[in-house]
Amino acid sequence: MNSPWKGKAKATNQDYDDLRPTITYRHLLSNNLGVRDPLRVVALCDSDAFYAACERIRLELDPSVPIVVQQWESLIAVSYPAREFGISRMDKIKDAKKKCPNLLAVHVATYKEGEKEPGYWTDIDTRTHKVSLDLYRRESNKIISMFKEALPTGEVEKASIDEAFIDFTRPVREQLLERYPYIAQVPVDAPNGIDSPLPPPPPIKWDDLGTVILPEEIDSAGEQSNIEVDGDATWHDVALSIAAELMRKIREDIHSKLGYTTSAGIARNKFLAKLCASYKKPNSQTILRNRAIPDYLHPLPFQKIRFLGGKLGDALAKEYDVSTVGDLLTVSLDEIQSKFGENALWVYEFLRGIDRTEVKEKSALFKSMLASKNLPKPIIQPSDGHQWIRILAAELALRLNDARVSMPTLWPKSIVLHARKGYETSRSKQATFPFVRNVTVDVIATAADKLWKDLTDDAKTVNITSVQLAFTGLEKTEMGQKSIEGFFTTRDVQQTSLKRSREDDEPLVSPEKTLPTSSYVEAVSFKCTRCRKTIALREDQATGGPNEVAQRLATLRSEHGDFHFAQDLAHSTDGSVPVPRGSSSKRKKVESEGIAKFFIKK
Ligand code: TTP
Ligand code: CA
Ligand code: CA
Repeated sequence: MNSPWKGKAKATNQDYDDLRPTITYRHLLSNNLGVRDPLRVVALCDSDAFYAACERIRLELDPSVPIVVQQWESLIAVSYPAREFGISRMDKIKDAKKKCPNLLAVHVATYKEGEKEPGYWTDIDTRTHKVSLDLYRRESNKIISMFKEALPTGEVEKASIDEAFIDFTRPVREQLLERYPYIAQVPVDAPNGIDSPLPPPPPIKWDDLGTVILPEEIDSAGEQSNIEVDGDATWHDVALSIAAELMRKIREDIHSKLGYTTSAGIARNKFLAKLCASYKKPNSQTILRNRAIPDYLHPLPFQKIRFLGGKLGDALAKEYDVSTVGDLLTVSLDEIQSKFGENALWVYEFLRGIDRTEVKEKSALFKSMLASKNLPKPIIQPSDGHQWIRILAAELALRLNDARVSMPTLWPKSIVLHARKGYETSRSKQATFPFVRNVTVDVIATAADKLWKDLTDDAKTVNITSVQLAFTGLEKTEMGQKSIEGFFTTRDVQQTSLKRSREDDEPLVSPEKTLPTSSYVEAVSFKCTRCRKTIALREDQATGGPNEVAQRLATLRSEHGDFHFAQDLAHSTDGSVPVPRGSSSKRKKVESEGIAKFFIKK
């Protein structure tokens, strides 16, 4: 085998022996090799100057406008045109304006008392307003949806507000089999049957696919070397090039439909994809071929790698008195594990470009939703809490309603109010969240005001320095899909209330068909999860066409829900629940031996 790292430090030679694995028909035709798939391809796609781009698009400005986003006095996003003036996130807004007099500085949207929606106000003040990231969250979701739509068989994992990992392994495999049908079947004369290696791969045209990172010796040979690179290509390179083609297309679509430019890294795993995504920015993509991995990793200062920064990086640097990835390759696995604990295996592997973590969509369902504000000026009069409660309620209302667009039955079990008094630990009160059709700011604020009253306990003065309002126990409600959907969305009643839920293990009943008796009986009553009663239409209401009956049932459901809501408001349903003294400041210090403590979290 022609080793591209021949002549480099000996210790590295065998470390990379998985870079050119023999790929057999079995590998190609197996669909579930997971992270061990030798044809695995992963990408990380990150939006360029994301918040700045969101604001530019909202304002319908030309992409060449130098724009920054500020939060109070700090810059949190700097567009690429603004970067050309030497402006960075570190700058103070004043200095940025000195560098570029035409700079457009947009303050991030804020919630303000009395306003249902966040907005761009002229009187922004941290003492009265609260930052809203809702625009960015929504735009982010649009981008993620485009990835998912474009790649129904790919896995998409949102990694932060402006980036996602995409597992291209399946979509690429589909393309491989379609484009090269001659590898889709084991040839009859294959010496080892399904375990025979695939024939040599076709030539690859890397043009227009992005920046291809090359091994040093080829890179230094200059442009013409591309031919040589292709001559040495593997099926994994073919896989990378197909992923790059798909990625480029999706990035173009995101740009033309939504206006965002993005930068992507494409490699054999998450760690490497993330690492090379920022190789060239903005609006570009970078492909890291397996054979280029050693040369790419060796000179990197390991403390620049996300997981190896911070205290762990410091400890490694100190322990071995070195700074680059290449320097650390002489440290054996035993050695690294004896000093840093068993878990240090991942450090050993990362240094060698190995990362076995899966790309996995995290559940879109977060169990809780929290809005919080650190108060620049403490609340002294209990009555002054109301304005903050309304602001936090507005944020929760918007976020819950946003989430319910895709999950109409999403419902919080409880609402919790935390308040921190001076340097004391925070106190909290919680209550069952009322069951009501429209979650408005008023509904939330009314429930939260009650909690506030309990929390402040009729004190004359308080000294509250931070407030948090949260929904907890968020779940897709399970009171029978059809009933709940009928309750929440009267418009869709025809379909939802007559359909059997999929969990029922029975065929779906479409509204056009005559309903069998059992379904019909179901469709004239529902069981309330609050009071456990079966609520049924009167006999005279239960006659007529199925659609009419469904409409009446939906009305009954919403009336019943409103009844509970009214009851909840009338009776104080709260129970005071001590909150685990959670916040990190009070967490007990865990003593651990030496530098092994850095792995406790991992
Ligand atoms: P980044 O992806 O780190 O940066 P960016 O998108 O602004 O620029 P780049 O083109 O270099 O990727 O962060 C995404 C968004 O997260 C950013 O637009 C604003 C926000 N953010 C903060 O609010 N505070 C921070 O300290 C950082 C790093 C980001
Ligand atoms: Ca970004
Ligand atoms: Ca990012």
